[in-house]
Amino acid sequence: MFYSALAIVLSALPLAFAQYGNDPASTTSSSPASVSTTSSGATVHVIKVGDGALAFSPNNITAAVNDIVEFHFYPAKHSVAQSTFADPCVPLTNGTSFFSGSMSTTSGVNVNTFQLTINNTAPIWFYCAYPGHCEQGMAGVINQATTGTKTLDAYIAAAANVNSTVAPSNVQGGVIAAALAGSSTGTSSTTGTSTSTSSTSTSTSKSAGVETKGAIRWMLLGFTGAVAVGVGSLMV
Ligand SMILES: *[C@@H]1O[C@H](CO)[C@@H](O)[C@H](O)[C@H]1NC(C)=O
Ligand SMILES: *[C@@H]1O[C@H](CO)[C@@H](O)[C@H](O)[C@H]1NC(C)=O
Ligand SMILES: *[C@@H]1O[C@H](CO)[C@@H](O)[C@H](O)[C@H]1NC(C)=O
Ligand SMILES: *[C@@H]1O[C@H](CO)[C@@H](O)[C@H](O)[C@H]1NC(C)=O
Ligand SMILES: [Cu+2]
Repeated sequence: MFYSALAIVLSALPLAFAQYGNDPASTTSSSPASVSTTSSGATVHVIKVGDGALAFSPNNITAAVNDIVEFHFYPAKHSVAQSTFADPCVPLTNGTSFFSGSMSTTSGVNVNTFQLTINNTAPIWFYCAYPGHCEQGMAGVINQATTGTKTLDAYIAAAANVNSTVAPSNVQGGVIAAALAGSSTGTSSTTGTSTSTSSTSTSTSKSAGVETKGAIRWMLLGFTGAVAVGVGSLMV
């Protein structure tokens, strides 16, 4: 009796460690949730760009002032540029509009993201400036008005009638950096402008830290598992 109770306790140990490993309070979790928080307390909204479809996912979000909207790029080439509602697929030209530049990703998710800080809650319309993508519905909105006719559906319908998507000339308005939220693995490179040569990012990413912690957790898990099995086999 005593030994079987001990065996149950020992075999439950790896489970306890597994639960510890999934600590929901961890800010470096790579959960699929689209919202997380940085160490400085800013809310980060992740928008996936071209993950298996010519679309932003999600393409319609609500963000507060000082929140960060972080675009994660998938193969092959995409970008994010700001437009007005009235002129889909054409850059907003008042000098402050943002553009990530063309992001080339060979596989997985690009190591670089485009981080945008929200300064006010006016609607922000954006699209992919890669030729043909905006016309096919690759567009989105931050803080769409809850009333009126300026909806994402209306923007996408109008975009289908645009003859050619226009890319801004300058990369500006955001920060190109390793992900603050979620994991960035995969081999990729970034081109700042359409004509520049590509370069692989050398920045040390937070996701590298996530991976290291993950490896340590799995080592702990494997170790306690081995101890449980070892003691278990001694008792048999
Ligand atoms: C440019 O347009 C954006 C979006 O409409 C607006 O938030 C921003 O204040 C404008 N900037 C200037 C300098 O007018
Ligand atoms: C987008 O978000 C707005 C505001 O939350 C909402 O009213 C609207 O139904 C959403 N969906 C679309 C497709 O516009
Ligand atoms: C697109 O091209 C057609 C045919 O040349 C033209 O009639 C239409 O005005 C153009 N649309 C835009 C938004 O420029
Ligand atoms: C917020 O302001 C900063 C600094 O002027 C600017 O770089 C950024 O593009 C602005 N954010 C948006 C969404 O326009
Ligand atoms: Cu695209």
